[in-house]
Amino acid sequence: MDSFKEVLTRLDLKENNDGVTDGENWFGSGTQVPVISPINGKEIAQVKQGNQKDFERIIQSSVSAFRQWRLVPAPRRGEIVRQFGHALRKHKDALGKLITIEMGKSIQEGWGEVQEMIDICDMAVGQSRMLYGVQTHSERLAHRMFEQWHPLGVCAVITAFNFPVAVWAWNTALALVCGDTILWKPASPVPLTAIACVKILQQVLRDNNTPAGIATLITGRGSEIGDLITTDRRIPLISYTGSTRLGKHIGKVVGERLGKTILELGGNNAVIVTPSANLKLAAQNVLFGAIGTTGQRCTSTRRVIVHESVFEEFKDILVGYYGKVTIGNPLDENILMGPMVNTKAVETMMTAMDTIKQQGGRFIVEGSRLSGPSYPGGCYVKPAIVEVEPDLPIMQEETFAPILYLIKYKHYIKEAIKIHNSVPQGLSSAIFTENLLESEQFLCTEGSDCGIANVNLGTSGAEIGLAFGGEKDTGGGRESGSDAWKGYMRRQTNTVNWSGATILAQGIKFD
Ligand code: UN1
Repeated sequence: MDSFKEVLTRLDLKENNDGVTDGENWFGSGTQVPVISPINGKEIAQVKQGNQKDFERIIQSSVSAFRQWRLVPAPRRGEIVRQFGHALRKHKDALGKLITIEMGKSIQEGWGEVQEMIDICDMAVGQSRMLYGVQTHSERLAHRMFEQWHPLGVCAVITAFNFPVAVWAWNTALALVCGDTILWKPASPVPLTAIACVKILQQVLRDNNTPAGIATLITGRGSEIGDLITTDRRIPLISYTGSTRLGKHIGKVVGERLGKTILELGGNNAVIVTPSANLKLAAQNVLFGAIGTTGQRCTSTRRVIVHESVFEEFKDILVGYYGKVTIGNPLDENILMGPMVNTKAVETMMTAMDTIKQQGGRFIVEGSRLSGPSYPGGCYVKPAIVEVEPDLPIMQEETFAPILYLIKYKHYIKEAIKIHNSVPQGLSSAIFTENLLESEQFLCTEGSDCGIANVNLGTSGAEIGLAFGGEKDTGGGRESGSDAWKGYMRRQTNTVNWSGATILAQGIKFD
C-alpha cells in the first residue's frame, strides 16, 4: 500500500498547497487549513484557501479566457478533452487512492470515480461533433428557420465531498466542448483531489496553447466563496451538488438575477421488492446501495419497501450479507466499507439513530460507532438496518449515513409505489420483480416519481450515458449524458429571409 505521501507526490501535491488558481498561477490569500484523512484522523497536507480578492482575480481570468475559447471550433475543444481523458487514465491509480485517502470511500469506488471521469470525457469528445440544433420549415415563403447553440460563458461548479471529482468532470467535460470556461469550488473536506485534477487538466490545456483561465479553482468556506459565486452576474450558470437546504438558497439567489442553475440535491431513494423478485439479487443490490460510499451517495438506497409475503426471507438474506461486510481501511482492497467523511458525519448518524428509536423504529442491525486500533480517527461506523412503519417522520429526511429502513407493504404494487413516492425527494428508485406488469407499473406515468427508475438493479451507480438528476426536492437539474449538454449553452432561434419582400408571420398585413 502506498503511503499518503507517495500518493501526494505522484500527483504533484506537497505538504503545503495553494488552493486557488486563475488557470496559470497558483496562490491563496485566505486561511491555511489542514486536510484530515478519515482513514486515521491524521493530517494529509495543508491548503491555503482563497478569499474575495482571489475570487476577483480568477473570475477576471475566466471571463477573458472565455472570449477566446468560445471561438475555438467545438471538435478541436473535444480533442483537448480527449487528451484530458487520456491523462486521467495515466493517473487513475493515484487519483483513486487520493479520493479514498481524502474522503474514505473504498478504493474500488475511488478508482470507479476516476473511471466515471474518463467515461464522461469519452462521451464529451463525441458530443463535440454533435452539438445539434433543429431546423424547421418556415410558414413564410423563402424563409429559413433553425436553432443554434452558442457557448454560455463562465460556468461555476460547486461540488460535494462524496464525489469529490466525478461531478466536476461531468460538468467540465461537457462545458469545455460547449465552449465555456469553468470555475470550480470543491467541497471543503476534499480540496486535494480537486487541486490534483485541475493540475492535470491545466497541463493538457498548456500543451495545446489555450488561453489561461479555462480551468480555474477556488477552495474556501462555502459561506464566503459560495456567496461570491452565486451573486456574480459574470457567471451565467451555477451547477450545484449538495443539500436541498443550500440548493434552495442558491436557486433563490441565482434566480433573483435570472441566472441559470443545475441543481443536484438530496435523494431519499427506495427499492421495491415484490413477491416475484429474485431475493438474493435484490439483497446484493440493496447492500451495495446502502453501504457503498458508507451510505454517503446522493443515490444511496435508504428505504426498501418489501411485500409482506417475502419480507422475512428478504430480511434474513440481507442481514446475512450485512454480517459479512468488511469495515476498515478503505485502501485495503478487501475492505467493502471505509469510514464516514468526518466525525461530524458520524454525529449526524448517531443523532438520527436516537430519533429513529424515539419515533418507534425497531433496529434489526444496530448501527454504532466503531473504535479500537483497527478503527482510528473516530469516523468508522457499523451500518444499521431498521424496521419501520411507512409513516416514520424521520424517513422524510435524507440522513447521509448507512441507515437502511425496511418497510412492509401488504397488497398491491400501487400501495408500494404510493409509499415510495411519499417523500419530498425524487432522485433514484428501483424495483426488483420478475413480473413484467409490475415493472411497467413502476415505470409508467403513475409509477416512480424519480429522475432515475431502474428494474432489477440498485439505485446507485448510474452510468454516464444518460441524464443524471432528479425531481421534487432533488432540484430538477440534469447532468452527464443524453442532452444535458444543452444546459451549458445558450439557444438561439434564427430566421433568414431570402425572399426580398417583407412577409409577416401569422398573416399580418402591414402596408
Ligand atoms: C452523487 O452521489 O452525488 O449514480 C453522484 C451514482 C454515481 C454518481 C453519484 N454515478 O451513484
